[in-house]
Amino acid sequence: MTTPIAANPDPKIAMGWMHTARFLTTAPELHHLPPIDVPEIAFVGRSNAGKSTCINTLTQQHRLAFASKTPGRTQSINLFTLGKQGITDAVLADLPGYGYAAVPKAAKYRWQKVMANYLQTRENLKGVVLLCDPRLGLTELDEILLDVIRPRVEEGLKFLVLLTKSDKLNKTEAAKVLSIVRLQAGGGDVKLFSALKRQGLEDAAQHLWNWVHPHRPEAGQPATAPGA
Ligand SMILES: Nc1nc2c(ncn2[C@@H]2O[C@H](COP(=O)(O)OP(=O)(O)O)[C@@H](O)[C@H]2O)c(=O)[nH]1
Ligand SMILES: [Mg+2]
Repeated sequence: MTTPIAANPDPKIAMGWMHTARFLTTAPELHHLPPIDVPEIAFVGRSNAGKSTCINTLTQQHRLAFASKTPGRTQSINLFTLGKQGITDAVLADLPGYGYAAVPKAAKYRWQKVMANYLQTRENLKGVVLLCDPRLGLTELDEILLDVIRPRVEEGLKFLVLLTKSDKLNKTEAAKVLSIVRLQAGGGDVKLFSALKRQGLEDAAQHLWNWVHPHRPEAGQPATAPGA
């Protein structure tokens, strides 16, 4: 129901596009972010959800986003450009993970504010990828984030939940968590993803490619399936 009609039937194109990712800049505060006029895709999620690993796997670059065994480390917004032949046509934003217990409360609130502010005001924000460890499901902080972006989703902001580390689930568990999170996400797209098994990799890449390169409909045809 919610899957857009594939604008690009060849996943190799989307994977090749993801592979063009290059570090652009790091912004410790929101006002350090440069204004950018191409679509931006933000990766958000709890600390340890598998965000850095997901970005590295999608871009096929092992150290692009810093994957750490120490959660709560990344405190800045990191931007990466995407685009073939050196022509940037999108930007990935790696946002700080949230919900790590050992982070002092004041710092936690500061970051929640920065993140909410980013999600509400970043003008070129085209889509949000929420990474979620399916063994935890969507937590309270994830739900707060969904509430923050809801008004923009209603205005066309794209939104995808990736249930990471899906290699840790058996088929029954995977089906169950998919249906629960789909309900919680209010009809948004939810997909399984495993960096380890490379499950859902091409699908996720293609999904993001389609956000930035929307299908040009034939005359009289809708651009996306109903409800997309
Ligand atoms: N089994 C498994 N472990 C993963 C996967 N992705 C990430 N991890 C592990 O989860 C932990 C947190 O990953 P990381 O990418 O640093 O999470 P982040 O804090 O959200 O950036 C690390 O120990 C990763 O090795 C996956 O697909 N499968
Ligand atoms: Mg990380």
